[in-house]
Amino acid sequence: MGHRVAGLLAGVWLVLAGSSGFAAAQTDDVGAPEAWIIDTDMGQEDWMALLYALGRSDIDVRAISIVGDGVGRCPGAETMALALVPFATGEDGAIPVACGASSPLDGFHAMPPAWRDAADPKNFDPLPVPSAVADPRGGVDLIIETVRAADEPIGILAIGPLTNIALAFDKAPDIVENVRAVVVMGGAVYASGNVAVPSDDTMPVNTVAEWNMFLDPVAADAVFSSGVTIRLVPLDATNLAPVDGALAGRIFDGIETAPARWAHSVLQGAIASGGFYFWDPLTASVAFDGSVCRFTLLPLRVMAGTAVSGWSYPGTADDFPATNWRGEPRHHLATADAGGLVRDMAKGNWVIVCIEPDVDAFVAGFRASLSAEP
Ligand SMILES: [Ca+2]
Repeated sequence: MGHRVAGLLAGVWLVLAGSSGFAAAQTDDVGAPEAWIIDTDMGQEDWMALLYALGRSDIDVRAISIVGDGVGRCPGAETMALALVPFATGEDGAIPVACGASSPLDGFHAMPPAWRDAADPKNFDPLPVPSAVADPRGGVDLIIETVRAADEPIGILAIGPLTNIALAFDKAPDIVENVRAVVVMGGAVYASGNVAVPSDDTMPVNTVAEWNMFLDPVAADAVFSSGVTIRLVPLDATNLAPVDGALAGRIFDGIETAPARWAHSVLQGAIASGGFYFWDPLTASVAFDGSVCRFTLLPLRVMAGTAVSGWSYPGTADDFPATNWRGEPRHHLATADAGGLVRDMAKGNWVIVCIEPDVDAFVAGFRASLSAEP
């Protein structure tokens, strides 16, 4: 067993040991709040995760970087994040917000435009208009400078495609050692992927990938290979937390704070349609409370191969820059397995994986955060 594996095992032990200390930290208010950056693609579940993080007095969100190649489009997503900060904290402009990348490092993968349109903040109960504006540094430099400014290693909660984080690590490799862990919502380990939509014949056949990984597999591969400690919350875990009436009721019933009422109203469409999960708030919960999950150490490699031809959502190919992140003509990706995770002892990277979350603990933590008055 190499040093790296031993170190990760020690990390797993610390995560588990730290879980019993978490309750004490909440009740006794011992120690400084934990510093985090949240990198998000600003879908509905991302908004929930932000409210969850911002509502916790033991979590210090230092920056919100937005990745614009997932659900949200940069301008609307920035405004939404800027509005959520005062809504949850009472302080307009308390946390810098900036969008970074709006296309993947390589390939032509994108979400169906209709899904992105449906997730536009204008379709939901509006929040008060913020006076703060986006940070002029942009999302990638915001990550780099926030990590460099942290006096102790800082965590990154990554709840969208990993494009911004890959770009930050590529531009400033020195920051990796000051990142405590990147906690990633993404991938499917034993579970099936969620990209294939049998009823939509414009979708590719890919049964192995989860959307965040599928949208930018090259970025995911780069972050997995960077040497940073990764804690992964894959579909195996999030499948246990569906956005349905029963679980939403357990989270929101009886809480009358403005964030709880707004969050519950935002989720009504998802509850009615089905097929949504608490992907991002569950990942936040796993990030902040080690007790929410039992972790497994696995050697994982992200499939990110190129192909002569490949899929892009019909009508979107012209939306991509002509060149990839290396300045080469943009490649097609091997769509059928792009973003899939392979367990590979030889070439995999050791990742701390949450397979089996404690949904009751997630519910309790989410409720506690939403119950706090801004
Ligand atoms: Ca997300």
